[in-house]
Amino acid sequence: MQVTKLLLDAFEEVVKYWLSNLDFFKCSIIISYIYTTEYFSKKEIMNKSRRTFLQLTSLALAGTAFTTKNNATTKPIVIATWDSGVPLAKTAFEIMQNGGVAIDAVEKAAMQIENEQNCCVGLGGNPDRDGIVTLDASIMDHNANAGAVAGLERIKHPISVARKIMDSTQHVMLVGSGAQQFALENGFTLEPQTLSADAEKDYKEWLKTQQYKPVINIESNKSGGPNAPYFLPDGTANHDTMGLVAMDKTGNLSGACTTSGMAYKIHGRVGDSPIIGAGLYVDNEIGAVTSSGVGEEVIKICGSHLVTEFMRQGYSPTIACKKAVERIVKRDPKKAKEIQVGFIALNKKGEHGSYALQKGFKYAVHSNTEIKLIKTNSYFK
Ligand code: SD4
Repeated sequence: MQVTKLLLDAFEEVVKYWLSNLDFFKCSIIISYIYTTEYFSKKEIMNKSRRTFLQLTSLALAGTAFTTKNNATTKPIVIATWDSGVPLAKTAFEIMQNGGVAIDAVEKAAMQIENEQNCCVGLGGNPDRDGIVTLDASIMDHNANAGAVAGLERIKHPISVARKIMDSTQHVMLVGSGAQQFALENGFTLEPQTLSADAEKDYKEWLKTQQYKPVINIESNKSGGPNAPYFLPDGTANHDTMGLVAMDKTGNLSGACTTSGMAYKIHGRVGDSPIIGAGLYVDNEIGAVTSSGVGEEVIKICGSHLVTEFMRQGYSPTIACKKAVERIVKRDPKKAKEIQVGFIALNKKGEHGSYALQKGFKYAVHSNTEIKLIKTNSYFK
C-alpha cells in the first residue's frame, strides 16, 4: 500500500514536471507517440493495461497542455495573497491594463491595503508585545532593484518608504528609527502613536495571558479568535501579510510585500516580509514569488528565492512552491505541523501557482482571462 502511494506520488511529480514544460510541439509528439502505441497494441504487441495507462496519460497531457497554453498568454497579470488580495489584484491589473508598469501597480495596490483597517497590515494592525505597531515592507522591480523597511513606526505607507529607498539611495534596507528618520526627511508624515480600536481591544485581551503563539490562518479564521475575524465590520476581508507579484504588458515582473508582522512579537523582531529573498523575490528572467505565514521559517530556507530557483530548474510555479514548503517540513517536521506558511509564484510565461503547509491559504489572480480566488493545496490535509 505504502509502496503504491510512493509510486503514485513519484508518477504525479514526473507528469507535473512534463506538463509544466509542455508546449504545443512537445504535446504533439507525445500524442503521436500514443497513437503509434495504439496502432501497435491493436496488433497485439502491447498488453491491455499498458495501453490503458498510455491512453489516460495522453488525455491528461493534452488537456493540461491546452490549459497551460491558455494560461501562458495572459499579460498583464497579477497575483496576490488571501481573499483581501482580490480588490488589490484588480487595482494593480487596471493600472497595468492602462499602460502602467508593474512596479507602480504593486506599490499602489500595497498602499491600498495599508490604508485599510485590518489585523495585520499597516498602522491599524496588531501591535508587538509592548503595544507598539511596527511595520515591515519590501519591494522589488524587474532590474533586481530592491528596497525594504523593517520595524518602521508611525508611518502610514511603509511600501512607499521602501520604494523611496530603492529609487533614491544606495541601500536596500533601513530599519527602526533610521527608517523613520529617512521617511520624515522624504516628506512622509508622522502619524499618532495610537492603536486602532480593534487592535487595542485585542491587545488588552492578549495581555491577560501574554502568550506568543502564531495563529494559523489568522487572516481567514472563521472561528474568529480574538485576532481573527474572517470579515471586518465594514465587510472587507481581514488578512495577514499582503504580498503581490505582477507582470505588466511589456513582460516585466515586480513584487511588493507589506505587513505589521506577527502580532505580539518581541519589540524589534523582523519577519520575512522585508527580507529580499525570504518574503519577496523577483528575477525578471524567471519569475516572482512572495510568501505569507510564520516569517522565521521562511527566512530559514530563503523561501521566495528558493521557489524562484526551483522555477529556474524548470518546475512549474505550483511545484516550485510545493518543494519549498517540503523543505520547511524536512527542516523541522514537528514545528511544521503547528504553523502556516504559503507561497505564491508567477513565472515569466504568466503561469501562476501556490502551495501552503496548512489548508486554508488562498490567492487572488487577475488577468485578461482570469479573475478568481484560488484555494491552495497544502502539505497537511
Ligand atoms: C511575518 N510573514 O511577519 C509575516 C506574517 C505573515 O501571515 O505573513 N503572517 O512573519
